[in-house]
Amino acid sequence: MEKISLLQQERAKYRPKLPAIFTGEGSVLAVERGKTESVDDQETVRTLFSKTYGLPLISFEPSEKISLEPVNVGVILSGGQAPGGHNVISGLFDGLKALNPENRLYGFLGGPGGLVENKYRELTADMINTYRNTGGFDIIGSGRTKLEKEEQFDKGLENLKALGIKALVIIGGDDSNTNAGILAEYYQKIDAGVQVIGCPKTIDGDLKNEMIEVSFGFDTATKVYSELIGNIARDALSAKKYWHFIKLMGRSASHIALECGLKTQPNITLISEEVEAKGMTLGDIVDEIAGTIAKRAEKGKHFGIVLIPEGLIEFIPEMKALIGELNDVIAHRSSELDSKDNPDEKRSLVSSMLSEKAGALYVSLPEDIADQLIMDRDPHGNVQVSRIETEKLLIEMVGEKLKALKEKGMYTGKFSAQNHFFGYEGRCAAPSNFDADYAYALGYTASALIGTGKTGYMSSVRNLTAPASKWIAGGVPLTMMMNIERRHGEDKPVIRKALVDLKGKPFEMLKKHRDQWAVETCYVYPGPIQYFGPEDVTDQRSETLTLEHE
Ligand code: FBP
Repeated sequence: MEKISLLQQERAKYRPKLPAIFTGEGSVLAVERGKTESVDDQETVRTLFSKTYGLPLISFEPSEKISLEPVNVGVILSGGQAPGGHNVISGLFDGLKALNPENRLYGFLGGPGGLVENKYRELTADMINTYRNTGGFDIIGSGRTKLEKEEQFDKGLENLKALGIKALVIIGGDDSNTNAGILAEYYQKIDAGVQVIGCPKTIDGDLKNEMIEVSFGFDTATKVYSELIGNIARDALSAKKYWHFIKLMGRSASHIALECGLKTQPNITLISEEVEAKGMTLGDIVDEIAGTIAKRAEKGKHFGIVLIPEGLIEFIPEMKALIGELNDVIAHRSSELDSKDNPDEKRSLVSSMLSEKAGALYVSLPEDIADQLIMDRDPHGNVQVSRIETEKLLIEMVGEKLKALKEKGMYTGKFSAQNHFFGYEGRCAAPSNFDADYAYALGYTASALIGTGKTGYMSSVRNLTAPASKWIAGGVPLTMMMNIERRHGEDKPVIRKALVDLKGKPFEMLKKHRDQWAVETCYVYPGPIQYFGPEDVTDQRSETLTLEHE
């Protein structure tokens, strides 16, 4: 038998909490709560989604036990791992079995590609039981294949039909749920008889809106990173000799950095959205960090903590323009680039293909960073920001700046830095109680949407700062979250990404305290996630969720 840790053995016994609507003896009925509109570009989105536009919001009401015909359901995990994925699947499985014990669940392997390539496995009770409350997506694996072409939809349908599958659940971020919406529309249009339901996943926390309070995985991942940041902060305070530059995952939005900043109170928390709003250059950011280091040095403090959001580079206006030009070069002139093996030659070819301004910036960057900026894009066309070492770039540039300040007699300290990148450390952690409960409830809700015949919906569970019994389960039309954005030179309907709201309470809180946290030493040490013990510790909500609900 496979060896599992003692914690995993205990954790397997945990029964996730559910909203009260799902704990009664009977069934549930879907209640329609009025028609919806997309968040923007209503006319265009309406035209593109003639079958699924304007669907009503759904909530559930208890009803007598209803007996339903057995149904086969498929599930896909899409994109980056997030703690709680296995619980969405176990919630979906339990919900389906409660609807009819004959219901069957199939998992497509390795992400959306598994649907097209017909790679699947049936998920049985024995299998599900070994994955309850565990981290990871390994029960069926994940992938980043983009489901967007009709040939893929048709091939997928053929495979679904062969397995008798009548409903498909896609667990993913904004891009994957956009594609879920497009698939739902297509299957409705051709009368395929397959429902499509999405579930909000991503540690980045950027799939949220009025109806989706948070994506699952954010809570656990930020708790893991905050534990590590707290440990490093205590080391910094003990040794008093290093500045730690810590890059935190979150491809685009800075929710993870903001949450960890609020939890641990480091000296500097950069927020990409603020950098963009203020039109800051790389030089401005470096000046700001160097200024804080110099101020602390005056007080004899030659140590500190800087949090850097992973997506920072794309929010610095001059870098954004450069990346935009690089994207075009990579998309349209890749064969010319591929013909150069020598990195020096490649860099000089790239700079010759850029505008004067972007070319000058490109050649001014350290070589490592210049090389990282021209690495392949992901299947959605995104720069792979997790592979760009912004933390090292900043250390290098801040070091130079401090040297210059020293020469002018404006800095007398010594600067010694360590770099860190936290991302993969948190994506597959065992879900916190919150994520275990929330993810399970999302899966269970998806089964209720299937049972009530819905398609084109995202599973939604709200009122999340209240105890789980008071959570409100329902469905939000995928089209309601969409607007039109320019992608790869074309206007496309996409689910709008939630960036950090600079007028929101979480950012306001950081702003209120950051000057004090910069020069004084106010570190907080959150410690590891607790799975057992007093509920206010085990079930604590993220700072972001709590402040947003105040
Ligand atoms: P999703 O948006 O798919 O949830 O992925 C989030 C994320 O963890 C980002 O924070 C990170 O930039 C990216 O995935 C890294 O992905 P990969 O490991 O595939 O390079």
